[in-house]
Amino acid sequence: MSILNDISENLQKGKAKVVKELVQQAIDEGLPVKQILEEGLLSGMSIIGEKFKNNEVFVPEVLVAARAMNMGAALLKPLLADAGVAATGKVCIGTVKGDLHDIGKNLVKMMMEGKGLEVVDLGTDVPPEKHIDAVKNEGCQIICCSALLTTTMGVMEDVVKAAEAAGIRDKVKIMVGGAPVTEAFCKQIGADKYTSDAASAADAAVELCAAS
Ligand code: B1M
Repeated sequence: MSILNDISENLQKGKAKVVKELVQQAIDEGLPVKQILEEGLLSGMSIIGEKFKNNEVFVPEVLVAARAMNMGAALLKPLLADAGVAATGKVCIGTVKGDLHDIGKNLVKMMMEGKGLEVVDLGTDVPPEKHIDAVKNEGCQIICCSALLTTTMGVMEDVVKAAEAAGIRDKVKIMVGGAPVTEAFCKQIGADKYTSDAASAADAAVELCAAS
């Protein structure tokens, strides 16, 4: 569909204003929100990702594309939330300490809110203690950690250890995800749940909250 291609192409060029307008147009035309997200925004971001990997584009281009992605995604957020119901649980989410990537984390947050969960967004570069505080002070039932770097994914194990040290490990579930994270890694560090994408993360969080 050409409007989705237009979103993808303009996102790759970093044209945030145009992306925002096109996303609004796609919404007004009644295209499913999930399709706009996956075939427009995510498709463009994944092409930029490949080009970045192959040194065809560099950090500045990626940054403006990420900004365009976030501006388009912000329009979809209330629509995903509208599809949800009253809060079915409370979670905190953050990109781990040392890691500034937040596009995937924001998507997971968006999907979770769309499922009716209350999400405390701790941002990026989040030290383990901040997650522990969110559980203790805000009653979060799940700690959600995102990491995009092989050099930062190890911080997830620190989060598990911090929960044990704080005596709250049996009261909270720990979910992990992000491009370098795997099911095996999740088991190895003693976390509770790994999912490969934002939508599955939201489904899993709803289940875990319901069971807690
Ligand atoms: Co960075 N970067 N980056 N980067 N960047 C990657 C990750 C990289 C793979 C690129 C590459 O070299 N091929 C590479 C990591 C290599 C590695 O560790 N093996 C890399 C690097 C090296 C770096 C720097 C070190 C570069 C440098 O400075 N030399 C630097 C690190 C800065 C830091 O964090 N301290 C850096 C910086 C940046 C930018 C700032 C320029 C920018 C981030 C902008 C931002 O986030 N606001 C950026 C970007 C955009 C990328 C790529 C191109 C795209 C990442 C992305 O947003 N993908 C990426 C290359 C690539 O992926 N091909 C790359 C889209 C996003 C939707 O996917 O976050 O994986 P993702 O989320 C997915 C799933 O993983 C899942 O759901 C989402 C989809 O449904 N998911 C979860 C995510 N979190 C989850 C949590 C869950 C469950 C599922 O449960 C809790």
